[in-house]
Amino acid sequence: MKTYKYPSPKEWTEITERPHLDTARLNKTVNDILTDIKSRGDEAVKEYEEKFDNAKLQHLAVSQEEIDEAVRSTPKELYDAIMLAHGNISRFHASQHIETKKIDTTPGVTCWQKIVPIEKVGLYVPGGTAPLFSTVLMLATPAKIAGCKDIILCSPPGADGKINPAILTAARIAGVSKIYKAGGVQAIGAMAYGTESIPKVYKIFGPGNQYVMAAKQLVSLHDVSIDMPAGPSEVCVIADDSSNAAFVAADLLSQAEHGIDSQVLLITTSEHLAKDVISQIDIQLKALPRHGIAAQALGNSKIVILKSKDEAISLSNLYAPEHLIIATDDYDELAEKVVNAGSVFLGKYACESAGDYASGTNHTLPTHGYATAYSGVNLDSFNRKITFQHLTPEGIRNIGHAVEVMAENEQLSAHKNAMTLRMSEIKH
Ligand code: HSO
Ligand code: ZN
Repeated sequence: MKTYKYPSPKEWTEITERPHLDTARLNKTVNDILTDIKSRGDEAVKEYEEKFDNAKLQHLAVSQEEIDEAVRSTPKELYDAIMLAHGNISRFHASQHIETKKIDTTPGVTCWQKIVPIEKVGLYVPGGTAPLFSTVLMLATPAKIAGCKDIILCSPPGADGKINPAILTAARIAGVSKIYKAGGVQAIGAMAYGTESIPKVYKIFGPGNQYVMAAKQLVSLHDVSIDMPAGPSEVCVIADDSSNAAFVAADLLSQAEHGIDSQVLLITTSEHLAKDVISQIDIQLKALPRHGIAAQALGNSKIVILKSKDEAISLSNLYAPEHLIIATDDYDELAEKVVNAGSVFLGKYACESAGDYASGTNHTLPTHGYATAYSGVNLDSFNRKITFQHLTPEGIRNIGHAVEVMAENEQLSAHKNAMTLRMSEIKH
């Protein structure tokens, strides 16, 4: 891990830089697959499944029997854990429901919002070495609570033609309507355009590798909405002498084991703590089955020693981390000053793993500095707010003239006329 002690302003920029994501390089390959899915539908999806996942598929849709079987094969301990997590995720996302109200902006002019769920949503859940079934809960639970009618899920099958049983079990528990065996670019294309078996959706959610990311970005140009742009996962930990070095090391490692491109940043006011964390990492890293991946991610990660907590928060706000852990005793005071972060974990017991799985918050969060402008997935991500308005003659009297004047000054006479006609009607 590269250590910066009292970095210069130039180094602050270097610390907060992310690896450059060159999706343009992939766009040609990705675009070719998307075009093929658009024109040949299921047949093309099956061909790419054979090519990329070594799966020979008769049907793309997962049958109810396959899901029943997956649920039966899930060990009770895991089933209970998924149920516990689902309960907390449900409670937290249900609490995000807001009541909208009708208001008179001026007498006779009533405006209101109606919250309407997106009817058809598509969830993408990657397979691979570590199939993240927790992501199923994070996406399907709020979709169901929001009231989305069709919640479909695509995930790549293994060479045996089956989707990981924990993914199917989590999907059943969270209320997914239909599951399809499709991964990568072909899954994104299928949900964006629709095929014979896989219905077109209005919004696609979920993480993926750089091909999936590029595909989501491309389909979002014309065909479908997406949750957010995404890059490699990140954690920033702020720690001081009051922090537990073993806990901090474990948190940094849990981020590092996600992938070789994971971003890990430790900001501290204590050199002593930094040293302890480094030795704890050495000890803990050896015992990890994914130590090769974690070690590579740590190779690109940084420890920054600063003079004050205020500086620590400023650097964190500039970095805008996906996850921010404030592992100091005075977390309350520091939390007040956070303005850019995806999800914040306060105190020594709030590890990122708690939020990754079971505390109730969502783990689909903005990376790559997008936390400056995006929220993580939440109940609102599955809703739209449609505005309504109603005007009475009194309302016309109150805003009519202003509308006429503004329309005239924008030189839009038809606009003005639409109001003028009504103004003269109410005079009679
Ligand atoms: N930390 C990941 C989510 C995750 N971790 C899933 C474990 N499973 C991105 O927030
Ligand atoms: Zn994680």
